[in-house]
Amino acid sequence: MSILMDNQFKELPPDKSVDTKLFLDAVSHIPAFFDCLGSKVFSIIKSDINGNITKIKGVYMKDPAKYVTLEDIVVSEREAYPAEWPKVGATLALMWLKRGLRFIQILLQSLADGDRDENNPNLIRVNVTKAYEQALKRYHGWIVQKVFNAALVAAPYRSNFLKALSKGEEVKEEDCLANVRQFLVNYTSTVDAIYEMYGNLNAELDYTV
Ligand code: 03F
Repeated sequence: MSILMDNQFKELPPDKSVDTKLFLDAVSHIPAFFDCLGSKVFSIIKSDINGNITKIKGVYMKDPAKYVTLEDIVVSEREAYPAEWPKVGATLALMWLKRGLRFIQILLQSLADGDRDENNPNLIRVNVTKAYEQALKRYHGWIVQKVFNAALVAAPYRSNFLKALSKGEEVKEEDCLANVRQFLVNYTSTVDAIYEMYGNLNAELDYTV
């Protein structure tokens, strides 16, 4: 029916800890979505996201009982690699993964809110640019910003993007956007919780690539 409804994130507990296994299960569906976007430039993004998920999963699988929450992983790496941390291991992978997740969140929220370029109502460039400026741009030097510009030109039409979110079925725009809004509830609180955890642990870095 809908990719988003099939892969909803779970509601967080009151202490806002993020269960590692549930999180990995939920994000593992994101990379495949890039295959339906139709341009090679998305394979760079897909492999970056995939690589970060794989790194976090690799650490988790070493000791699932020890790494119940994402914070368990980050805190234990802080102890294990005091010199390199936080630029190390799953801590670094999650630092970047969360930025991509924030990008997706802002993009979907902007579509749900109806932000549109009145002159080009079937383009999503305003939405993509908003997400990029808020989530990623400050971490990118000019070469990677050029990759973004290439991705922006290759971005699908709004109607095709919404159709892809609906697994290629013709779904009424309003129904699709209702799914997006529903998806965003737990998704946004999960992404917020990870950002908060990085802030609290002083694990955030601001170098550019
Ligand atoms: C740093 C950096 N990663 C990497 O160098 C850059 C890769 C290319 C980034 C290009 C930017 C493109 C922006 C997106 C435009 C999309 C247009 C969308 C149209 C729909 C880090 O890499 C490594 O990750 C880390 O492991 C390593 O150790 O310093 C570290 C070392 O470097 C990034 O900047 C992360 C980029 C994440 C981009 C996410 C974009 C998501 C795009 C589309 C989403 C579509 C919505 C899908 C919804 C599906 C819901 C199920």
